[in-house]
Order: sequence, then C-alpha cells, then structure tokens
Amino acid sequence: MDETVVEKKKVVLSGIQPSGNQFTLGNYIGAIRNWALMQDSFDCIYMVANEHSITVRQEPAKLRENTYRAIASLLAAGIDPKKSILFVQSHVPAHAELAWILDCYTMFGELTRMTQFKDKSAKNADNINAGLFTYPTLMAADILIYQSDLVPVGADQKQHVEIARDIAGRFNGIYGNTFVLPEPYIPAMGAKIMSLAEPEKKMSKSDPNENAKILVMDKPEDIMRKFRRAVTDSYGEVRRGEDKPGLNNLITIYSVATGKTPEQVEAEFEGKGYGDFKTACGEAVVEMLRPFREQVETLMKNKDYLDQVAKEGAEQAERIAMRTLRKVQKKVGFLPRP
Ligand code: AQP
Repeated sequence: MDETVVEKKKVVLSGIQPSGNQFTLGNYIGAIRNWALMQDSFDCIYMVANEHSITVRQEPAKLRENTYRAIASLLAAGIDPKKSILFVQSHVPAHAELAWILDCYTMFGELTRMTQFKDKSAKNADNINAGLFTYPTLMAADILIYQSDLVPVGADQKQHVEIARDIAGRFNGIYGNTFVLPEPYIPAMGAKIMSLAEPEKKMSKSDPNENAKILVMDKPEDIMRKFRRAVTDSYGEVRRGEDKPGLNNLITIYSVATGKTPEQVEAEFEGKGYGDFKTACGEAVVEMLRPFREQVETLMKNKDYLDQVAKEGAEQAERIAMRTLRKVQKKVGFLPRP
C-alpha cells in the first residue's frame, strides 16, 4: 500500500476593492504582488471586493470599469487563473447570505471598536451607512466561507481578520466545529506603505492629494515628480531613524523595488543626499511597475477575456462557498430548500 501522505495545502483568501480607478503602490507592495508569490505554496482564492466598495459612494459606470481594471491588475501582477481562483465578490451571492447570518453573531460593541470604521466615518461624515459599520462581518463571511487558513493583508486590515476569527470561534463554540480559524498573513516588508505627503498616514487610494500616492498606472514622469516632492526631514542622511517616517518609507519602497535590504540601501547612499536617493527611488519604482502597467493596458483591451476569467472563477468559488453556507444554514436551523 502506498503510504505517501499528500499534505493538503493551506487555503489563502484575500480581496481588494475596486474603489478609486486604480491601485496604489501600497496595494501593490502590501498586497497583490505577494498574492502572486503565494500561488505555488497555497490554494489561493482572490476576489475583487466590489460589495465592500459601495460602503463609500461610487459612480456606477466607474465602478464597472474599475472592476475590470482590478481583474486586469490582478492578472498583470502575476495571478494565474489556472493556479488560483480569481473572481468578483458580487458574482458569488453566498458571501452576502453568510454575512447576514454572521451579523447575528457579531456584537455591536465589537464593530464600534474597528479603526477603519472610525476612520472612514470621519472621512465620509455625510454617509455613515450601516454597510460601513458591518463591513467586518461581510469580510468575515468572505474569509470563513472558504475555510481559509491564511489571509494576506496589509497591517491596516489585521483587526478585521482578528474579528473574523473571533466570530468564527463564537459560532464554533455554539454549534461545534464549523469554520477554520483564520490567521492574518502580513508581509515582513512593505506591510504599510505611507503617504508621500504625510508619512504618518498610510498611502490610500482615496487620498484626494495626488502627490501623496503613487498609482500603479501613473506615467513615469509623474512617478519621478511625486518622489522628488516626497516629504522627508532635515537630517539629509539616507539612514533610517525613529523620527524619520518619510525617509523610512522611501527606504522600504526602494528595498522592495530593488530586492536590496535596508542596510544595503543605507550603504549604497552613504555620503549622498536625499535628491539622489529620491531620483533612484523613482527610477526603481518606474522599472518595477513598467511590465505590470503594459500588461494592464493590453488586458483592458480584451474585456471578453476578463469576463471569461471572472465567470470561471465565480463558478469555482461558488462550489466551495455553497458547501459552507449549506452547513451553516443547517446548523442554525434553517429548513433546507425543498
Ligand atoms: N498603504 C498600504 N500599504 C500596504 N498595504 C496596503 N493595503 C492598502 N493600503 C496599503 C492593502 O491592500 C489590500 C487591499 O486594500 P483594500 O482594497 O481593501 O482597501 P484599503 O485597505 O481600504 O486600501 P486603500 O488604498 O486605503 O483604499 P481606500 O482609500 O478605498 O480606503 C489590503 O490587504 C490592504 O491591507
């Protein structure tokens, strides 16, 4: 008898919102670039989180276009639909159905503690809707419905993975083992890329200040200009420091773009000024993004292909999602559909 034990790969789930017409360098470094690197070691499921996007008002035509761009960006970042499941969240209605059930197992007090809710309510004071508040239960459904082990996210999303784990634990405690307890999977470097204009804040798609963020489709000259203008400090030495958030951020970006360690970067710029360093950062990012940008442009001309990828992805995702949803519905006492 063959005693070889085939170890089951861990399940990885992550998502990105198609809000804003393109991703930032933060989304690229902190999220999608790593997603592609995980495909051979894990069973990966990646989604374009369009349901999460409407917690902030979106223009319908733009949201449609941005959803295509998000699919194209994930493909261009190296996600291979033959290796991973790639789909659009609203194409798998089971997420929203599970989210409703999980809402009933999530405490009001837990949701009020979410930093993103506090931040986004402050930014959208005229539209503090219930979806913004219950965003974490939909995200918990996204994660738990695939029995995900790991959720690769930037540092800003760690709290949401933790609440998903708490909700899963509570549900399992009442009904017996139902959900795998997920863990956040945060990259060692680049988990929080900061704004170039206000380096105490994270780089965000929705930041109205264009100079604060590098967008993945920015033209090379715009990338160079934004790096030249990046806020640093008056020390003038390319060396990390606790009170140097702007420079620390540039060192992280340059390290990721070139594959060098921060120590190697400091050695490379020993005796050189910030001007030289900012130019080098700009050039490294332009080169890192060049093939990605060209690939997105090509893919955006072929929406039929993007539709096909989304269709096949949704079919595969739905098969897994429905298994969990049926199990949960049964456990809470819903009658099976006659
Ligand atoms: N600045 C960042 N550095 C590292 N990782 C980041 N992520 C976001 N910003 C940074 C990670 O990108 C993934 C997808 O993010 P999202 O689409 O869920 O949106 P978000 O976190 O709300 O990102 P934005 O850019 O700030 O969007 P808006 O402005 O629309 O709110 C996540 O894994 C996130 O951690």
